[in-house]
Amino acid sequence: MKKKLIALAAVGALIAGLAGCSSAPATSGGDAPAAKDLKDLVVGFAQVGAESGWRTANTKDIQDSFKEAGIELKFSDAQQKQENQIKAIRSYIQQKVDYIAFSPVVETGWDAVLNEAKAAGIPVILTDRAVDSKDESLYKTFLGSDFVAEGKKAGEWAKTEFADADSVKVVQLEGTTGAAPAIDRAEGFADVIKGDKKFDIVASQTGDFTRAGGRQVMEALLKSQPHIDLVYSHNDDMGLGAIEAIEAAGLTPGKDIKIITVDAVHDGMQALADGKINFIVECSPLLGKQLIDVIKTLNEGGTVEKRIVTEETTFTQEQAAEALPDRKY
Ligand code: GZL
Repeated sequence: MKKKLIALAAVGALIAGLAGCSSAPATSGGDAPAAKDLKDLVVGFAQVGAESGWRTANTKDIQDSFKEAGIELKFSDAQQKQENQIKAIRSYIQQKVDYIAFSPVVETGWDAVLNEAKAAGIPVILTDRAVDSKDESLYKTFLGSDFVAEGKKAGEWAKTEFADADSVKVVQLEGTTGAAPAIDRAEGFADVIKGDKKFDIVASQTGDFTRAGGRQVMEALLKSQPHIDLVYSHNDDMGLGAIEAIEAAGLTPGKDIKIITVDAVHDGMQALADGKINFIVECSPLLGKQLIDVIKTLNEGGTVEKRIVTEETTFTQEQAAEALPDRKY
């Protein structure tokens, strides 16, 4: 009889244990839920758009990284409209995805939707661009470049290049108004040149990070400005558009008007190697692997740094010619 009672107790314990595993997620000791199999994870990504070569490379790298990791990716393209990104994030919340990642098209206006994600218990990861929210609990980390440092690198090159000049008339092609890279690249460049009176930013206008935008702004500035020595463009694509405008005006880009851009995507690097751009500050779009690493760490109950800065360099015309054959994008 006693043996029977012990056996029944064991079976009862076994059934109770199985019921516990299959219903509420088992805890891993603390509050964090136990790690899910990667194949069971679903991540929603709200991309800015497809405005530039950088964005195209960024999207491809993210999609390839998720495919390689075997993690399901729901992806949306906001055509550079904040309301579309907010709609996409709300849709991911309704679908109860495990994580939300996005590149905020502009810095402001995110607290409401990020609080909705927080209330739903869905961790948010910022990639590429930052938000200006004071509440850092609204996202797990911001993974991306230091745009102020990028602007400073551009300014330092300009100071060296024009060391012997008495006057340098600069036009600045700004990225999307309100976007972190546009704000910070302008700040970094201004910080470096502000002490040097020869530099005069005679015009600064947004080309919205697109080649067409850069061409249109440059066409207008070539008509309105009596003299331009340097174009500082917040990305390659606007710089390539400016080249088209400069050549259409009968001038030689890289010589009559020097050009600095940011990104170092293939077409920019080719123009640099061809002598039409003078200096490029790299901004790496290859964030996919780091994003996967963040998700894996969080999935296993780990913690990540609030700020993960991507490594990047700069290129001269000689360095571009050498680097081009091995570039991934
Ligand atoms: C920078 C990224 C910027 C690129 C542009 O991290 O957000 O947006 O510099 C892109 O080319 O459009």
